[in-house]
Amino acid sequence: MEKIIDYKKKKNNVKLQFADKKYRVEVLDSKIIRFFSGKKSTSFSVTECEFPEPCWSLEEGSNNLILKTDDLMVEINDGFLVDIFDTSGKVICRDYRGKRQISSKITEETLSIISGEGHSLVDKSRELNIQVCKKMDGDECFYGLGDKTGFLNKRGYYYEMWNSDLPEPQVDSFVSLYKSIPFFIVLKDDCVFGIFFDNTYKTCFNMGQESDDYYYFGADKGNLDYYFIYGSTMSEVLSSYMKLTGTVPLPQMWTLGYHQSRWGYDTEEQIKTLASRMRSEKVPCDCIHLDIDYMDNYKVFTWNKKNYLNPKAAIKSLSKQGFKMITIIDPGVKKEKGYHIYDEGVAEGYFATTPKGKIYKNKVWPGDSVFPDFGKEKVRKWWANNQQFLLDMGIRGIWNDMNEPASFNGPLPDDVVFHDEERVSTHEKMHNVYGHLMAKATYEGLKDLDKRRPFVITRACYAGSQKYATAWTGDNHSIWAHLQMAVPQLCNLGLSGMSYVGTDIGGFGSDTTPELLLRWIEVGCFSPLFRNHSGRGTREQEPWQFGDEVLSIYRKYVELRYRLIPYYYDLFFKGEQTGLPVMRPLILHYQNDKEVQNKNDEFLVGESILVAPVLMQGETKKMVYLPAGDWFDYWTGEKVQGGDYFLRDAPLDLCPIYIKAGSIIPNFPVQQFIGEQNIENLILDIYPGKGEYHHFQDDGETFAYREGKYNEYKISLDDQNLLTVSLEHNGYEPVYKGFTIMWKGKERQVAFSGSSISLNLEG
Ligand code: MIG
Repeated sequence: MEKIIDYKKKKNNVKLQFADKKYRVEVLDSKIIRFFSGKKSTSFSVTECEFPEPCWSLEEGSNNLILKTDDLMVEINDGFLVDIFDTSGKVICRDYRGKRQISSKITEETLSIISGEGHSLVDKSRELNIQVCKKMDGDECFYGLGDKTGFLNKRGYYYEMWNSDLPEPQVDSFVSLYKSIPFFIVLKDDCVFGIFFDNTYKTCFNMGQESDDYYYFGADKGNLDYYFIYGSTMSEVLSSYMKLTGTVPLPQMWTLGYHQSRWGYDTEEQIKTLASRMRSEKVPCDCIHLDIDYMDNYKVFTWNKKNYLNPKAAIKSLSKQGFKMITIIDPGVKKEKGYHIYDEGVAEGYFATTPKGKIYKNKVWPGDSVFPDFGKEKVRKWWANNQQFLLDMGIRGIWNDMNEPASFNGPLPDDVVFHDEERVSTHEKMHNVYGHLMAKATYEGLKDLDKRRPFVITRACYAGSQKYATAWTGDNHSIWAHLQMAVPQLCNLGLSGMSYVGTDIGGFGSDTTPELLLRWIEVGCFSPLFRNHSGRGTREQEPWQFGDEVLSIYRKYVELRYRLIPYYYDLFFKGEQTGLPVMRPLILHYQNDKEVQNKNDEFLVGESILVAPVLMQGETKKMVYLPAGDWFDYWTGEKVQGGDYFLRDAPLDLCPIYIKAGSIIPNFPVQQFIGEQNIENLILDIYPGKGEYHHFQDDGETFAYREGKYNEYKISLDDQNLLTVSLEHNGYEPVYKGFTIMWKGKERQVAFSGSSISLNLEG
């Protein structure tokens, strides 16, 4: 085992010299320690964060080094084996000492067949060049890891990070999907911590699939570079990860409304018909998406003049009806002389090349296509500025698809030349950050050109993409298994920093059914990104496609979402500070309740709303579990005691919803689109118990809130039913004129003079 030969303590790190390797242990703060070995490089995720200089010490043990912070003790041993304890000496996380228990060797031939199928590409039966093995005690639950398929708890499974667009319906055995977020949270009986392995190459995460004795993560290339993040709660661990990689910026309020999309709205007429139908059927809607067919021959930053006589005028008239339009933009640029984007890119050297320096081409929607080298700042700027074309048309957001990057003519070879800023790099290194950098270019461009808070949707992500974009989970299918998967998948994305996420409601591939669509809207109306989208050629699934009964149930849930808009907006407002997601697994707030470690069919929105949806065809009863405490049935107002399971009637039109005692939930009246009404009165839906809530109000569009141009209302309820509302921060006009108080099924109106009011709700 390699011995520590020498070490040097610096300001915030210790450099260790082993026989033939150097390591560095860096103290970011008392609970975040970074373990590093490799070449100097800049992170794509950990960018703007700053920590005050930490307080720590280093001493020599009998045969190791002992690093101490105010919260942790880290023993660094020979072989760079590290053991982490809290200050009382309790073990938190130890490196595994034994050898990996590799069960059987795979032959080269078998491996190439498996790889050819596009799934597991890494030979699990050998050691990785960079491999960190942690001892497993048996009480671990693993959460996070991005958008992986399967259930909430990743214990017992193996995953890889390699952004992949795989056409078959995604099932539990998939090791990778569109996003690579190499961060996971380990919850044990007596502690919780997170590990962020900041390596953009293909990385592996074996969460106890190989053995019950250890879990490991690693890669063959790149650096050993991981952050150990300790916290007293899961929320604290997640907040620290978000401090490292950045929180989700507050979105424009309208983006939280309903989005209608389909790959197949081909013409201006179709869009107009869709829009007026949304209004005439009175299904609230803020946004319509334009898929690839709005372009001229799938050429990015062009418009199809044949199907759109006057797109600008059409978009303008739609915007008068309250609709915002989003266009898709793929990274692949059509290889066609005379097409300005292609010509400019060629002239400036903006496209990825082969190792020999020829522009690399593959096939995507436009046919032969080339790929912008988004790692270069110049390329990002160029791309960003091209968006002016779409902004001039009146577009309000950009949807980035195919940015894994996906390609039709086999995957891009590992050695395709991309850049990491000015450094020459490879596809192998840049693959997992390709979508991340495209989203960054898109975000920064919109921020610059439009000035409002950019609305970007991306399919591919890396750790930190939450700073630039919201994401959807790609091509799911209209199958019940994918509705079931939506809950843990979105929850784990939230635990991986991607809070603003959603699935294609109703399912993208395959044909939906009326029942599936309804059960999906009952879940989807709670997901942060709220979009119904479907694939070309599948059964149409707009709200009215299945008759009046389905339509009216569908509408009921879209309306529910519109009532809850201020609650969602507040969650985003707070999330920008705390890093906590909007949609949360129960375990995030009840980490000591073993019953929710594996709760895959319920979730929380913030802390107050618990959703227990029906996820099975034909079922009309739901077995609900509520964590200890008092809850209220949202539909009946009945008080229910938590801490156990019970059966709730859940006919097709009913999604069981529970509100935590002491909750204060702001509501808006139902609007057909956000901003339709000028809201002078905030509705406060109040549930008995002790509680406090902070509500935010601003212009809903610009960055002015960052300069203090917002209002913050503190609303509290004590156990004597005394409600107090006070304006804690007044940076925005107008202030609400009053509040509509909903309490135990009754409504009352109170005026607000702008400072503070108190009233007894039972009086
Ligand atoms: O090869 O643009 O995930 O949402 O409708 C398919 C067409 C390309 C995949 C996206 C989907 C989108 C579709 N796209």
